[in-house]
Amino acid sequence: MNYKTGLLVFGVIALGSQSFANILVNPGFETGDLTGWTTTGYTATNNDSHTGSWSAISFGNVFVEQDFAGVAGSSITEVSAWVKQPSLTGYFFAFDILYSDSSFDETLGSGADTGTWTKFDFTSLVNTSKTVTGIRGWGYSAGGTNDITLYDDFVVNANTVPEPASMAALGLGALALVRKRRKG
Ligand SMILES: [Ca+2]
Repeated sequence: MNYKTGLLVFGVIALGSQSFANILVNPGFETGDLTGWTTTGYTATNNDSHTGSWSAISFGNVFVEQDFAGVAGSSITEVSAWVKQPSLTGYFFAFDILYSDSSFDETLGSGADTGTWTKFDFTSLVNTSKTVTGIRGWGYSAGGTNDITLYDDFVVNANTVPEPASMAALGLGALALVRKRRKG
């Protein structure tokens, strides 16, 4: 494959592909701390995890939150997290989708807790007409000190396919490279 053909193939692939990347930093707490997150009481623990070695743990009604550069709700293809509440007889926690207008949507996670890690999908909670700027998972307190809520492997997948303008710029750049190559 020559240089020009290579560029053409690259261009076609770029135009035809859609990238669904997790935009979160440190989504599974494998840094061993809460880098990228803000919290009112969560800490990282390596005593339990869904994947890797680490997860985030709380005792009671506190949250762990990650804020990020705004992405269109319509571009989000998945919001999810793995949750474990080993000390409760049923799941009970809250999860928020945060928006650029300072509003948020909240849902309660509930159901049978078998004492194992369970994936909760919050994708349908996203308001597709708003700009999403963060997510927030809450622990739970029923008045005791043993209400443990563990989180791991948060996902916010967004369709990061380039805007038409940047695709055009990419095309022009490729053309310029071809021309420069020919001159040389
Ligand atoms: Ca982990």
